[in-house]
Formats: sequence, structure tokens, C-alpha cells
Amino acid sequence: MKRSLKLLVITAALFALASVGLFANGQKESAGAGTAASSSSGKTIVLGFSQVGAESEWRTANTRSIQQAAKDAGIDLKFSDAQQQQQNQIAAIRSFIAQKVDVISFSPVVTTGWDAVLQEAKSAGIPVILTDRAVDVKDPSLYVSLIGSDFTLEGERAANWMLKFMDDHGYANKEVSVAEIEGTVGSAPAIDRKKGWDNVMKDHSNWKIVLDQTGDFTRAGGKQVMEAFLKTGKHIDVLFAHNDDMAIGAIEAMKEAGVNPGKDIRIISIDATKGGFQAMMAGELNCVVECNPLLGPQLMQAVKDMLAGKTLPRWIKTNEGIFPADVAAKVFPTRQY
Ligand code: GYE
Repeated sequence: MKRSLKLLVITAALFALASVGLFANGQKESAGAGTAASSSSGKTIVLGFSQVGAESEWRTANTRSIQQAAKDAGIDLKFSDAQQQQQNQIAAIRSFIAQKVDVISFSPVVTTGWDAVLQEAKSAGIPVILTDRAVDVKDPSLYVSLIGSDFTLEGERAANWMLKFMDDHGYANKEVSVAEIEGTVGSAPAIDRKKGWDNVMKDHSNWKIVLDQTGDFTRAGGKQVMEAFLKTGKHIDVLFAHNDDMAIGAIEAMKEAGVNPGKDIRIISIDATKGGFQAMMAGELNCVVECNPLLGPQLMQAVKDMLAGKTLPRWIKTNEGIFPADVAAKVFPTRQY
């Protein structure tokens, strides 16, 4: 009796150790569970996923969605967090290639610099599906599909909403000074959200971006940048933050400096996280443009479809909306991230 109990404990311990494997470079890796999904060869599908990091509320919701969906789909997920460093993502992808996973997926921290490693995956016969962010590669066959949002459209939505809001508040023919806090330099959402905003504003010469810096998509970054903006003493009417976390950081900086967020400076940001909604309900944020992080189920479906020989669309786009502060309290209970 005693002996079999001991055996059981040892077996359980070994099992636990095996499921919390570590990469050679020290990044954490976790495995999925559930009813196993199998590829055409009958083996459980193994998916290597390299995540950007844990920089924002959006990102942590995205990670949860992917981990849960892999479990539900019975896909064995090798998950790796790159802490916003491209070199960590490249190392993770190389590790997935060495482990001979069935599919590689990743959310690229920046758009460029992927040609070599994706060529290695291609040569190893491992298909790649991008989630969330796009890459800029010479050979389009280096990835099969992108599952994610239209960031340019998000930037346009933000600009159009703010334009109308300011017009309604008597700024139709007045100068509007805009401060912009951008996302990670060189990332698809930072490039495209800016492009979207500019697409709309180029036809409105009274709107000027007077301050513009990156906050790297984090609260701390947003706060720091806003502090620096306020110190310049420049007049600011509107803040356009590329995500909610940076807006929330900027709101903190404004409050500490005695500036009324949402009133003295009108604010719009992108993501529509719970944190963003709470800031709207507190009257400190004027509007959020939605960017949906719950991409897990679509990714698992795409992995299965692709391995079953189906052709995936080149871009699987996410459906999104926009939420001004006056609907925040009503919509908040329905928000999932
Ligand atoms: O908006 C931001 C996150 O790539 C869409 O990354 C994503 C962005 C998101 O850090 O909060």
C-alpha cells in the first residue's frame, strides 16, 4: 500500500515536471490539455506559439484566450513569452523548429526582420500562422494566414469619432492641438493606427499633432510620456493613445499635474478593455475603439483546417466596434476582457 502510494507520488511529480518544460534560453513554456486533436497522421497536434509579452490588458486577455482555446481544442500548446523582444521571439521560433512542432504561430513584436527565421521554418516544412500583428517579408509564402484586426481602420475610427466630437464642442473651425502616444516603434498596430488617424486628418488642416512619442503600449510608458508632454507647457486639446493602457497611464500623469482628463484634454484610445471602460465610467476617457484580443478559438480552428488540407484566407479579420463614454456603463457588464 505504502509502496504504491510512493510510486503514485513519484509518477505525479514526474508528470508535473514534464509538463512545465523550460526552453534552453530560460523562457517559460506551458503545455495544453484536454481531448487531443490530431493531425492527419493521427498524432496530437503540437502548436508552438510565441507571444509578444504581457505589456497590456489586451495582451493578457489574448494569452488567456489562446491557452484556453488550445485546451478546449485538445491541441498541445507550447507557449513562449518574448517580453517584447524580437530576439526572444526568433529564439522561440528556432526552438519550435528544433522540436518539430506541427504548426508555428506568433504575434510579431515588430514588422521587419523575420525573413531568415521564417525561411528556416519553411525549409523544415512547418507552416506559420500569424496572429494579431502583421510582418513585412519579401516572400509572401513565408506565412499562410494572418488572424487579426485592421489597425488602419481602428485609427480611422478614432479620428472620425474625435473629429465629430470636437466639432460638436465648437472646434469646427478652430485649431485642435493633438498629442499622440504611439505603440511599440515598428509594430504593425503603431504604424497602422497612426496611418489611419492621418488618413482622416489630412483633410482637416485645423488639426495638428503637436506632440508625438512612443509609450511602448504600457501604462508606465503612457504615464512617462504624458509627464514629459505636460512639462513642455504646450497646449493640448486632444490625446490619441494607441492603446487603453497608455491612456490610463497618461490619465494618472494628468491628474498628478492638476489637469482634468476627459475634460481639459479629450482622450481617445484603442482596445476597449475593462480598464478603458472603467476610465470612461469615471469620466476620464472619452471614447474607446475596439480591438478584439479573443483570437484563440479562430487560431485553433485555422490550425485544424490547415492541417486538414483546407485553404485558409490570407487575412482572417476581426469584427470590431467603437464605444463612447456615454454607453460605457451599459456595455461594461458584457465586456469579456
Ligand atoms: O492594442 C495593445 C497591445 O497588437 C493589437 O498590442 C495589439 C496591441 C494592443 O499591447 O494593447
